[in-house]
Amino acid sequence: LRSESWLTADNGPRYVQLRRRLQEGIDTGVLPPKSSLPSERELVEITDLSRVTVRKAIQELVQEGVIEQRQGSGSFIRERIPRVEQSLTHLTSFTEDMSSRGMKTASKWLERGVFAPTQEEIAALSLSEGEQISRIYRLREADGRPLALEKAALPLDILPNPIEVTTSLYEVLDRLGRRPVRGVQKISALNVAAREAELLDVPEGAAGLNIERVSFLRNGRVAELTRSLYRGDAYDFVAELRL
Ligand code: 16G
Repeated sequence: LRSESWLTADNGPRYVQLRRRLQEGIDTGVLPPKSSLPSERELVEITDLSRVTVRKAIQELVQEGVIEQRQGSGSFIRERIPRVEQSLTHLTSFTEDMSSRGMKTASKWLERGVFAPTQEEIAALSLSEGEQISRIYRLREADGRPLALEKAALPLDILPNPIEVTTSLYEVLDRLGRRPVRGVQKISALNVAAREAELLDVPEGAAGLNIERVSFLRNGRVAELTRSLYRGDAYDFVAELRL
């Protein structure tokens, strides 16, 4: 880093120039993922810029999710996660999507049991008064990296015993002869709130994709309402369009 010439003839604001240089250092591997960034004081010394300028450059990189600040131990370069291309036209499961790419999936369970439904679940699943649902809420990981938070609600006649789901929900439904064959999916953008950000290992306010899937059995019966929160930095959605 010391050998770098920090400011170029470029006449943009100094913190923007510094931010760009740090980003270049990260992109070229001079500052590899998970390594620590020199402290504010060191950067002031190396670059001859003011503390305010250095702080502003760092703050921007933190906001962009490039750098992570840990209390008491400084700033670190975040590991960039490989993006996943996801088809928008196939009713596949997370486990199938990841294993078709040779990735290993895991889930951290946040909730799994029989519960009273929310108003949204009552409406989407056309539940009758007092009817309970199976709810499965988990953090979904691929190759050890958290990609999505997923909360599924299913009527009890579709999934009577949520504890049975240890890895794949669709696999269990398949075994029960109740795998959905059709689905409607709605995607919207959001900023990830603090609690979800911590679970997904992204900065608070990072871009996220809110995906709601309602799927149906062959006979038209609603099988699930699943609300997923996908990391915005991890997915590219792809659909083939025809005239
Ligand atoms: C996908 C589905 C979700 C489904 C889950 C089953 C989206 C946005 N959502 O994540 O609705 O419940 O797969 O996955 O794609 P599993 O069989 O691996 O548990």
